Amino acid sequence: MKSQLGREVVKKQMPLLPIIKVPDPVLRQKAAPVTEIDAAVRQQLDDMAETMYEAPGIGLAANQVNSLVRLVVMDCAADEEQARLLQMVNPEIITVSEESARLEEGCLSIPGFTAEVDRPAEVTARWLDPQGAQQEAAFSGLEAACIQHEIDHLNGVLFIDHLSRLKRDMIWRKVLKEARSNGD
Ligand code: GNR
Ligand code: NI
Repeated sequence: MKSQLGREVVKKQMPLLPIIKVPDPVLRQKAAPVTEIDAAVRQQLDDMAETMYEAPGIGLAANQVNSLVRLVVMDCAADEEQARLLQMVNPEIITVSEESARLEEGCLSIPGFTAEVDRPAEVTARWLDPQGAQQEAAFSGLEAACIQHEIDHLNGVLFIDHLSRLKRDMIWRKVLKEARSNGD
């Protein structure tokens, strides 16, 4: 869109679905497997993708939008030209590498905090796509960290749980302090 002055105008949209933040207990609950991939599930995956892109984030799990079903969306592409949206139903990690990698992680549900997290460097995952077809793929680099981070969410686990107790407590204290001052 161009403004009357000829400048590009980027319409700032609100995320479609509200993103749940810590310390909301839904982030600590385990999401249930999807038993039937119907139109409502496909709509939720599309709404989650839109919410993720608008946030912006590289992944989003259903718990983060207050829904306890095993749905994940992710797109770790560096720019729009390479966009690769994955919409996953019941994703599972099937193999992990012995080698681990340390990457800086953040979470849309813990805004304002990042930390380096050690995880297996490469994983293979299996899931159902929106049409119900089984998919399997290997992930490395940021994608490997992201899919592990998202499946953790479905199990009620947050990236801070992978840190030393000292670091986790430090972040948690600040998170609770901010939540209190925001009146929630
Ligand atoms: O946007 C996100 N960035 C990110 C960076 C490194 C590892 C994982 C992530 S996922 C995160 C979005 C989010 O909170 N997903 O649950
Ligand atoms: Ni997250």
